[in-house]
Amino acid sequence: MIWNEPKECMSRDEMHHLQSARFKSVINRVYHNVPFYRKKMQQIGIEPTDIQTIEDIVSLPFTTKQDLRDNYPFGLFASPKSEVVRFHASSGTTGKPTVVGYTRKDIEIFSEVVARALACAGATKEDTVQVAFGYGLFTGGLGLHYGAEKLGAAVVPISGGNTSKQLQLLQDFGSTVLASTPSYAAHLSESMTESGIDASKLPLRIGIFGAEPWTPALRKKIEESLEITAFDIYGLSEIIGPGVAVSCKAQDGLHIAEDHFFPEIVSPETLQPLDVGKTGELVFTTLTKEAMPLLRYRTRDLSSLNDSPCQCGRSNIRMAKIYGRSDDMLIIRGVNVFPSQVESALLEIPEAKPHYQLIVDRQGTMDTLEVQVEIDDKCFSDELVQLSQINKKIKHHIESILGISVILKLVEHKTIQRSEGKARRVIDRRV
Ligand code: DLL
Repeated sequence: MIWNEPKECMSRDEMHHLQSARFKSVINRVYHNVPFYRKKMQQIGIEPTDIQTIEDIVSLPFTTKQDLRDNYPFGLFASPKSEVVRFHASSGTTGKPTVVGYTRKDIEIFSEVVARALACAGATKEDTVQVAFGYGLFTGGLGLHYGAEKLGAAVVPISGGNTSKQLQLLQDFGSTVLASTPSYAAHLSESMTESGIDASKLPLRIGIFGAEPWTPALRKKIEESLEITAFDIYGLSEIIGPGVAVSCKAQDGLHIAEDHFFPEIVSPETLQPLDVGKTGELVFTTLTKEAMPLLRYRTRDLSSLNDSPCQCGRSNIRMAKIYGRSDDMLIIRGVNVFPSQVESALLEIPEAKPHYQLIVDRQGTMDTLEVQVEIDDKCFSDELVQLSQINKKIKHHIESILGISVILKLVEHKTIQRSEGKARRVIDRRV
């Protein structure tokens, strides 16, 4: 089902007109209400009347996470406090969190785009959605919650963690949709097997997973073990939260809710816009946000855009699945390595489980990459010779994909800490 056909299937021309009109109004809003943006525009000699169409976006400055930190907590707000009805914040590993605010209309749009995403995954008002994203300052839990309610589905607001309760409610309430991070879904499926629950007996049919990078190989693993179809939901708190984009049945990219969030791809080095199809850094401009509109926000996520027609019938532009963030990229002995490359290599080996961690270290002047991966317990009870053969096989496969040598450590079941939210895949001891 297409939740909002007029907005998800409009012609490229109509979309262009809508985006241009909304863009002009957001420019007016930030110019008059946010001193930070007014100053930036004045510095480069641009007045709101200079902006005519969405193409004029290229003359505007970028916004970064640092700008949000510098204006902590409410400096970028374009609405008076009395209009703000909710805050969220990103945890961030260092320093102050980044704070975002929503007016009532912003919350409506947030719910609308998540309802679209759930419908795109095939959910309807008949479904029961178990929301296993964390509730709180993180946008995942409440974002999916409001979107599922808007769809008319029944929500199980269990939040992340509490795995045995998750399994109990999956069975007792008969949840048909699971929303969580992909790493937590992998953990749930493993716990299900351990508890002797037969996935094929559960009514669960759809997974809506996101908030962290995950490969098509992991999708396949989760789909097989939980006997569901899994969809990729993308978003970031600065722009709204989950629902910025979602994959469809064609599984060939994620449709962006581009009537609300205008995407660009720029070169991370030169910041020059790149053509459709080219890979670079994803940049978003909010077109309808009231409380905290952002112009050209640099996500650090790497992707590309595709405006060709999609077999699902939606005409909204698609972004390629995120395989990493520019700041996730490890440079090891001069070679660029993305954790997702290791994940896809690992999951091609049947003995490897989707639980792994990368440990980067430095010995003298030499960078080292240790890959720890869990394998089937029964492999440990087998002959040592066999264990070393598995080790060799995985090591060789990863090395041939990454182009550097790695230290491979096979570890026993449950050695690697399970995550309830975003998994920590990399420990970098060099910094
Ligand atoms: O992770 C919002 C969200 C919640 C998205 C639930 C999807 C589901 P933040 O905590 O601000 O917001 O983190 C945003 O997470 O810039 C990406 O690097 C990463 N990310 C989010 N979704 C995906 C995805 C939420 N589907 C950051 N694939 C983003 C890969 C993702 N990375």
